[in-house]
Amino acid sequence: MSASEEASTLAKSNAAAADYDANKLGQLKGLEAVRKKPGMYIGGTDERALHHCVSEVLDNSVDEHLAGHCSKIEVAIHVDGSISIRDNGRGIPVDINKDSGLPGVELVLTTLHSGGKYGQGGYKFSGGTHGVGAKCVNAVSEWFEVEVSRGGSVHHMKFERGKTVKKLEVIGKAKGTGTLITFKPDAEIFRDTTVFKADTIAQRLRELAFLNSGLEIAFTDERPSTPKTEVFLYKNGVVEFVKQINTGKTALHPVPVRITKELQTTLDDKPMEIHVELVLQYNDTYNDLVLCYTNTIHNPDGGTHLSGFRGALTRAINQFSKANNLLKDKDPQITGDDVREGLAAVISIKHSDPKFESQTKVKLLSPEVESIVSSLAYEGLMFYFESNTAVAKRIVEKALTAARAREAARKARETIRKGALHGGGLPGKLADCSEKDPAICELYIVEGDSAGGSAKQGRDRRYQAILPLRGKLINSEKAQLDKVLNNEEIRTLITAIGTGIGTGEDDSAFNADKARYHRVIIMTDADVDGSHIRTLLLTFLYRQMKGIIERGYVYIAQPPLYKIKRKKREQYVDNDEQLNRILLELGSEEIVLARTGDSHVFAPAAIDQIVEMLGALEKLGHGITRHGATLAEYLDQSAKGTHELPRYVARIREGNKESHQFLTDDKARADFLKKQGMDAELNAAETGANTPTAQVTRRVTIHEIFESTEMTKLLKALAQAGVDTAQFAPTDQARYTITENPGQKSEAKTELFSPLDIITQIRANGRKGLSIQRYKGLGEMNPKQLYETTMDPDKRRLLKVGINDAAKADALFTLLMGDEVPPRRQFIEDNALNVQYLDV
Ligand code: 0RA
Repeated sequence: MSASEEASTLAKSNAAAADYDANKLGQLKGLEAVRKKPGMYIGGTDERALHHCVSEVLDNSVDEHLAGHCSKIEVAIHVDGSISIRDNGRGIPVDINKDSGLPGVELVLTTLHSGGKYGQGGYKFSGGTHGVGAKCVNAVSEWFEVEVSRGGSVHHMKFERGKTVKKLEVIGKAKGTGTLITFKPDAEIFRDTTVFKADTIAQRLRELAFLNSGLEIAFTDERPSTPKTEVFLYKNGVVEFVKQINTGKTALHPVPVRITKELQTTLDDKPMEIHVELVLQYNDTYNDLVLCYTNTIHNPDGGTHLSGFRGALTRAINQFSKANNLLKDKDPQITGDDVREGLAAVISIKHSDPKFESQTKVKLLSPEVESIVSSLAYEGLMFYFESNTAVAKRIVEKALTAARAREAARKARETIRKGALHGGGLPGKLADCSEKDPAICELYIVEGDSAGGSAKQGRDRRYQAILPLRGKLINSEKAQLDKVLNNEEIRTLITAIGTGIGTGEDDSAFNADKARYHRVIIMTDADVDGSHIRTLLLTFLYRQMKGIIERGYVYIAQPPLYKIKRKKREQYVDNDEQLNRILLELGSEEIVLARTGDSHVFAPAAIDQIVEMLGALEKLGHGITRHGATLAEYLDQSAKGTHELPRYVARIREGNKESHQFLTDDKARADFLKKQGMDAELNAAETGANTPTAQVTRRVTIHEIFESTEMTKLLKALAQAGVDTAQFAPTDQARYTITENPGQKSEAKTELFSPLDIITQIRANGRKGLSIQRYKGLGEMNPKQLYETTMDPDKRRLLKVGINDAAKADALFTLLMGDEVPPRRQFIEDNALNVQYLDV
């Protein structure tokens, strides 16, 4: 049971005791509890918890799908950092609940113990978080809006930090049914970050689409200047999932094996329903990936479904090879490890009452599942092998090769270990450090001998060791282990790190406790070759020394991207964002910013503040410009005094002509729609789907401007700082002046006609007399520079390499290492510097 479930069960029984009377004070206190102890309800306040919020809301929509009421989900990240989840399910009930006097939707979203009628929604299978999820998200959101289409009307209400600020209200007519939830995570709660990662979300959405065949999930990230939409829809769900895992690899059999069963039983007199779907396909690599899910929740630590399957696979392959005389006398025994080489599989079970080891559901415990999956898998596999003997023989042959290679690798490992024990052990290329305590020691793996030489000279030799790697590393996905281990660079690396590799009981097997350094830092050039070498290294570490990645011992060094020079001053710059900041800083040094009207001169601190706020406005403005309006035009719609900005923009397209109209609020939106004779539901997403017929020449779409709240705050702050926010469109008369080099011979005055010109002018000023050099290789720096920029613990920025999802890492490594060259090249070029893909 998860923490949130426990809380909800507890809350439910308390509620029963209190005669089920939901008093409002109690409700508020309920959501206060979530804000006070976010760890208990949403699993923390870090980036993971932030994304968990999206899953919580999403799970409700998926439950609607599992119950047969929802075919489409749309997710969008907006420019202001808020996110929406829309589904075409039944819609959250809006009728008044008798006990509390509240509409169902308000009850569902504000009271922790709203069980009873609305708690489970009558779902047979559920992620298990149902009934608690959305209200917790509400509690930790700066604002949270819900729009329910149900019974012919669109209903709307709004909350702030869990408190109702706009009561339920009908805002228009609805065609179908559905729920739209939009929320902005509260920075008071999520102190690390409130920025959603598109990759993380897209990954989960793709996974959900695979696990729910036929469910269409669309995802749009509106933050980039050209927004990206992806649609996930898989008719053959899990089968396509397995095929995707094998993309870029060569399959041993073209069609994945699929085994399914749905059964109803009783356990301890309780009726219970269990569905099993198992899909597998062998490929020609030497690694395996088996993903397990219960009610669409990933169980990274497996559990009874996994162990049932594993046992069955080993038994079936051994049984088939014995029955067909495929084993020779000198062949080693085929083990579980051997039959898994090259295996890609997904086990998805649906269970009406699953039991997990912990609150995080990483491992399934339900004991009845093991024998159900085991006998189902064994029978299914035997049937498949007998009807596809050619494929079965290939699989047995592969397992046998694995068994033989396992023997060879054990011997090779043993030699490496002996080599390390005798004859001094450490490789000649390694410049080791003098300290011996692994906790303070660092190993720099450096691309190329020349950068290696600089690193050796520049390092702090007490605790920094240097290992230069020459040329390309052997690709450890494409070669079998015994070959990898005979590679010179790899042996050097293994000996230097000291942990050993691979699995096994013997002394040479991997043991993270033996790591000689608790920081293994990969330092490569910031170019395509460098990123290739980095990936090869990570592939090897991921495959053979996973434990040091799991312990957080592996890092990536980040050499600077730019060197900028102005007069005699030189500076290294890490990334584009920093460069932009520096341009603004330099550009606002020694300038005088004045208002023309009253000759007010802004203090330097005020200039900094103004520049920052204008920068934020510019960034949020991307969303507006996409809808055909300019930022200035939009800002000029702000209400006097409150600075409130329009919440919607209507785009009207008639033939080739395009115009737009801002709509202040829900009322303005409803009025506008009435005038157009349209349904309130006919908004951007839906008109996109129902492409108008040829004779319709007029097209109206309405877009919500979620960033309006954030922009209003900025306008208020700007006004307070003394900027005239009444007009952003350029005026005839100059309103500000910027004087550069005041009082000097080179004094220059520029007139500005809009507040937005202030930041443009300062940025241009920052570029003056500045040389910006894009920095290419490590070799371009001398030892001192290399140490100062990239190795000095006080100044360097290391990226820690982590693995939070085997599928993601595996897919990436396959993409990079697989047979298909074109996607790999493209990927490396796209991501030459974007190592975040590695979940770094
Ligand atoms: C409670 C009861 C019913 C549906 C839902 C909740 C529901 C919640 C969410 C959250 C996001 N999308 C959702 N869709 C539905 C059942 C309603 C009925 O019986 O008609």
